[in-house]
Amino acid sequence: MSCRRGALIVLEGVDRAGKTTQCQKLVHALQQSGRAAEIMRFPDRTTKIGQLISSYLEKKSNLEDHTVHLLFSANRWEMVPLMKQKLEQGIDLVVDRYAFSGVAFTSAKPGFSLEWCMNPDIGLPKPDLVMFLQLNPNMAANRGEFGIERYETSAFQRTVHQRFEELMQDSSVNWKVIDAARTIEEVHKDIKRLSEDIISLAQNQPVGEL
Ligand code: DGP
Ligand code: NA
Ligand code: NA
Repeated sequence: MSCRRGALIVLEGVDRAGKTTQCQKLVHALQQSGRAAEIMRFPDRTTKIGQLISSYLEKKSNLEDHTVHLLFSANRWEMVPLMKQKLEQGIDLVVDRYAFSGVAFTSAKPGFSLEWCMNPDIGLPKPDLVMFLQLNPNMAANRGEFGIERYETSAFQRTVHQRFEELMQDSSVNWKVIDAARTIEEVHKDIKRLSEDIISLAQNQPVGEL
């Protein structure tokens, strides 16, 4: 018996746009409607590479900027066999950040072009849908103090937001912009509807590549 594949659904956005909450709510809603759905998040801090990244983000270690970019990408690549396996088994994957965060965050640093940043992620499984949780940086700042991790400053996040805007010009990626300034339930309703639409389309075509 052939099994219809799962959909690869990604949530992106600047820090504190509500990605993690919305990923959890989406997975729960899909499960409630009888689908096999699982959450994944990048960076996955549990692997050996993920531990290097985590220590860097917590400022317990310093890594050269190109090096850390390649580690983030390697952290995605190491999960690819598992991702493909789950999609083939018909499991929908809801992913909290992906290659787009990789490009947006590193290219927000001086001296990094979008093109250079995109290269290591070329060939990763292509999401069927990427939802960008849009929240202007001032509103994000109103959601409370930033944490103490690397990258968690208003100035850096504003640049990251600009890089995401540039990435969203790429029409080969199925971007949808979600207004994340609304209530959790309003945002969830949009995300759920867009996800259900793409799930029925995705199962008729093979997983693409970035
Ligand atoms: P999170 O665990 O979702 O809070 O993400 C950790 C931080 O790392 C967050 O500030 C975004 C950033 N980040 C996520 N992916 C990448 C990546 O591939 N490259 C870089 N440079 N930063 C990333
Ligand atoms: Na963070
Ligand atoms: Na998050």
